[in-house]
Amino acid sequence: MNPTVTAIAQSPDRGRGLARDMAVRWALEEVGQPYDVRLLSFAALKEPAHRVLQPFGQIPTYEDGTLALFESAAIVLHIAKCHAGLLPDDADARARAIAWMFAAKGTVEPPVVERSMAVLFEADRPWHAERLPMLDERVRVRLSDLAQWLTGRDWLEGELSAADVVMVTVLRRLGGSGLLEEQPTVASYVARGEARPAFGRAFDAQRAVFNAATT
Ligand code: GTB
Repeated sequence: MNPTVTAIAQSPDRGRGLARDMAVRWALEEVGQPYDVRLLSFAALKEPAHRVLQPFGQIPTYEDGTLALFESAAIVLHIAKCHAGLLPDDADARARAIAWMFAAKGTVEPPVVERSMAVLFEADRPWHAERLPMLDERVRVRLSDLAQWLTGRDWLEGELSAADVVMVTVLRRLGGSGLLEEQPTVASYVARGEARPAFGRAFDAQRAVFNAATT
């Protein structure tokens, strides 16, 4: 039996690979693990049957045998632990790669999401024009620090790892903001991730969901 991942049937990202199932799909593609997808409506996310799997009523979830998991980075970490290729063999490097996964979700993602939420939902507020530069600046600080770390490195910790799968998917949410382009080292890093054949397969699979919903 293949593991099953949940995704939103009509994702607001319109097939741009910005929903959180993308990291899980990419990780599964990197390790060559086939998977099934169960598509859910927004209403179904809040049903008890889904909340048993995801207490916050969100996607993605991951079911494999007796295991049901939620939180995209936790799922990616689980996949990386079960398969070769997404975590370094050396114990210290492995610990650092996992630390980078926490950094992606806990340090980099919050300002990225806050900015994108402001653009999506607050653009018509009178204070938006004043607030946006402040949000941009918070993102810039993170990108600048990340650029320093990535200088001379292709990936966060040695070879491509689960840390990069999570970090690149977080950073992609800045597409269209112009902020990534201000840090060419980070922009090249994201482009390196997007150029992975496994990323392409994951992207095409989530895009197919959007295409099917709109034709
Ligand atoms: N921390 C959780 C994780 O990483 O798994 C966050 C999961 C999450 O936010 N899931 C969203 C969800 O289920 C789907 S990705 N939302 C429903 C809800 O909370 O009720 C959402 C998403 C949509 C569009 C964009 N975009 O266009 O940039 C990005 C993310």
